[in-house]
Amino acid sequence: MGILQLRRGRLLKLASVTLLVVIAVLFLLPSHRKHQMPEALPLQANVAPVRRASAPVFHADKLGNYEPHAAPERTGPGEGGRAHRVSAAKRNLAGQSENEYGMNMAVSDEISLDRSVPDTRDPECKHWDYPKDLPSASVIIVFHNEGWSTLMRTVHSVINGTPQQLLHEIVMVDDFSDKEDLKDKLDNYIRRFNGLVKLHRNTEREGLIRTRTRGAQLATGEVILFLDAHCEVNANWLPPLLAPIAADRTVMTVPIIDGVDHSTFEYRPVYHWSSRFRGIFEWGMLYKENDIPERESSQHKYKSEPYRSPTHAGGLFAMDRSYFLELGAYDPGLLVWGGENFELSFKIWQCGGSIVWVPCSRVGHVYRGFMPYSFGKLAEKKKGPLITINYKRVIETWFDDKYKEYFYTREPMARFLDHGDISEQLAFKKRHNCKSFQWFMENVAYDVPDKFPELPPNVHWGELKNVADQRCLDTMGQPAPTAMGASPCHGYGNNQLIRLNTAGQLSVGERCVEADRHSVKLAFCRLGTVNGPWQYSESSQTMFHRTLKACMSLDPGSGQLKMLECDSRDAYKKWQWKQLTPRW
Ligand code: UD2
Ligand code: MN
Repeated sequence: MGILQLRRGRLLKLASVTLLVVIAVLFLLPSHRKHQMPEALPLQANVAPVRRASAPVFHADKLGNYEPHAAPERTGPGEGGRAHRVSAAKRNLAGQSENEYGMNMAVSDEISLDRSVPDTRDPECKHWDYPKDLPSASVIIVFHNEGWSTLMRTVHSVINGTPQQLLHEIVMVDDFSDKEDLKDKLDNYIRRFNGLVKLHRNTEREGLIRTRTRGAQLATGEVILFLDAHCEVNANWLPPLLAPIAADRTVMTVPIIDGVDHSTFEYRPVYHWSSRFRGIFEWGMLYKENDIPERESSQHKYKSEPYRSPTHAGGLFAMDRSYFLELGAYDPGLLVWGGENFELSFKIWQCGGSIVWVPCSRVGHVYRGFMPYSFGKLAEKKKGPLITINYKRVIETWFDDKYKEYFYTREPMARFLDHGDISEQLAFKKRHNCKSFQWFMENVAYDVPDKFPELPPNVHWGELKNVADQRCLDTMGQPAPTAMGASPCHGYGNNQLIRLNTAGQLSVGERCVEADRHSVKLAFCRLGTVNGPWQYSESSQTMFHRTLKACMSLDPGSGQLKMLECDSRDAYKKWQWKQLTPRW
């Protein structure tokens, strides 16, 4: 329980997430043992010396030293992070902009670039004193065809919300955008910031991963801090991100991400301030969030202290710049979008660093309705799904053999993908004496198996074809929960890629196939188990459900799936497995 099924690049259903969060909050555990800051793992000999600054100090009775003065209340569209809607006359424009940007730019355009947002922090956060001599940060914003007002609101928000002495510069890196207003207009606009905002433009599309590395190379601040191009920072966001890095340069710090609604621009927390989540993953390498386990929460006296996390969502984080570069930045073989968050996280943890999430630092991010851009030429050169290729690169570099199998069980087609040459990555791992994935699972990501246990192998995978009707079991392209159907077999894609494991679980992607008397459904898998009720008989070609004591059948009349009495003479109750082969 208490897990958020956040799938990036998809519609973030904040309403249902909020419900899950409410459930999750019920499972929060109190913290007991005294421990000021999360302890960093021992450094590798080959990493430069630790920078030591005094630790943050909590004063219950006074405001923290970096707390901003209360600003006069602002009025206007979207102020206070409130939802805004355009007039009826602009509805068409609004719809068009949603299609073009994955967010309602017509709404955003009517909201001030300097608008205020509600303070979503735990009230405890107002009472921390941070070291006076914090390092200053280069904020790096990479962008490809982003909307003007959201991009510039990110810049304004950083400048308005950050003490001058801590903001070294803002480095904007344009990943080969072709929108007109991101050309001269942008060059001219940033002049008003008197050199504080720098702009670099890629001469071809590099994708966000390589563009971020470029940003880090161009930056000159001690700390680099990445933000997506559609963010708004919250009260006193930066000092809490810098303090752990000032104490130990091998720590990555991650702010808590609030949601900015893509159609109304309402700013609201994804989680209640009192809940604490951290980043994990399932075996298909989809990013997930889980409430922090007792083993971690018991390390902290204050619930507003940073806590350790196995990974992060990807977009928003801070690191010592030279440490990021010493780690080789991102693997340059990763393409465009996806998996880079895992690559960097595994590399940090396994090679002697650590990642903490910082509850007192919050940043709003617009989760788009859908991804509005294509991956361009970089994707055309590759055969097969690019994000899965990235995942394969990451697991082939950082997982031990045993764990690689879980990935291939969950993503069987990934075995056929060409993930390119990873000899550099493997050499880095060896040179830096990086620890095994087993070590990472036991010491850092120990809560992953509670939700996503080690996967038993598949007995069968591929398409499941009805013997009578020759159609295949299919999700019909609908997300769970939904009824499964049958449609002409096409031998590729995800909708007909079915897996049956040795423990009887039948699944499609990260979802499970379940049944009752009347229907066969695609459902959310029960967390923490890999068992299921299904049994396939080679001899009778039946899909038997142990609890219902019935067999999967295709109803010849309606074409729907039903659970009926088994009868191996009835071809509508018989199914054949066939492995899929790559079409790339
Ligand atoms: C999430 C992350 C994102 C990144 C991605 C996986 C958060 C809030 N967001 O997806 O930062 O880690 O997962 O890779 O954690 N961009 C380019 N070039 C491109 C494509 C995108 O510069 O070819 C820019 C884009 O304009 C934006 C940033 O990269 O500023 C992230 O892209 P996104 O917002 O589409 O990704 P998101 O939030 O869905
Ligand atoms: Mn984003």
